[in-house]
Amino acid sequence: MIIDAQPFALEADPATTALIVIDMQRDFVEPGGFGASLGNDVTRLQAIIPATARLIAGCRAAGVPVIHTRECHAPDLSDCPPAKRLRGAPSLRIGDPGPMGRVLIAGEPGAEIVAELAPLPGETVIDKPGKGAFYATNLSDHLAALGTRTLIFAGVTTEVCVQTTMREANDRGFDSLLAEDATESYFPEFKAATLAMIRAQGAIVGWTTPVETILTALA
Ligand code: TIU
Repeated sequence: MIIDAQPFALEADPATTALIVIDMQRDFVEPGGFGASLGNDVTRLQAIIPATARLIAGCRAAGVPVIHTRECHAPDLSDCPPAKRLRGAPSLRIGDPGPMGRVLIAGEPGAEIVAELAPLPGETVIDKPGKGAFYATNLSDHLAALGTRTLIFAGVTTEVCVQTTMREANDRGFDSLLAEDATESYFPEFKAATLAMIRAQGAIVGWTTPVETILTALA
């Protein structure tokens, strides 16, 4: 298939393509979670849920594997570097009890993916301690087993976990496409800058295009 995209069309085979939905967790999109504890207005992230749901549905219909990630830590914080937990002056630190359970801890309500985008039974969910989804996870092995060459990205936040993972993917030889309206940042100017820097210099990191364009190519 040919996917119309910026900075130029991307050629990809649906049989070797996978969708990675980054960190669409209550901790980032609902009040009382990790995103809010850092001082962010979390409401703007909720707006991408419908477009992300359409992208997930289109990939499922086309037989493109859907992989979900969650940024979260073990209850004993053994996989959370002190530098991450102690940074800055958040209202709640990772592991502290909040309105959705312990902040950014695996198994707590806040760490769950929002109900509208819930993984189907059998879909892969990767818990990751870092911003990038390749760091300290089995994502590389999983993609190798699938034979994946092209990655479609969605999720939050654009310039933090999404961009970090796209850069990791780029260095590992994947072609990466970011779904423009299925990703969001707490800072609109950071989202705009990230889209621009990804596709600059002849797709130095990857491509960007709207969800509807991806669905058209997959159909
Ligand atoms: N703070 C922020 O923008 N993002 C994160 O901490 N994690 C993700 O992006 N998932």
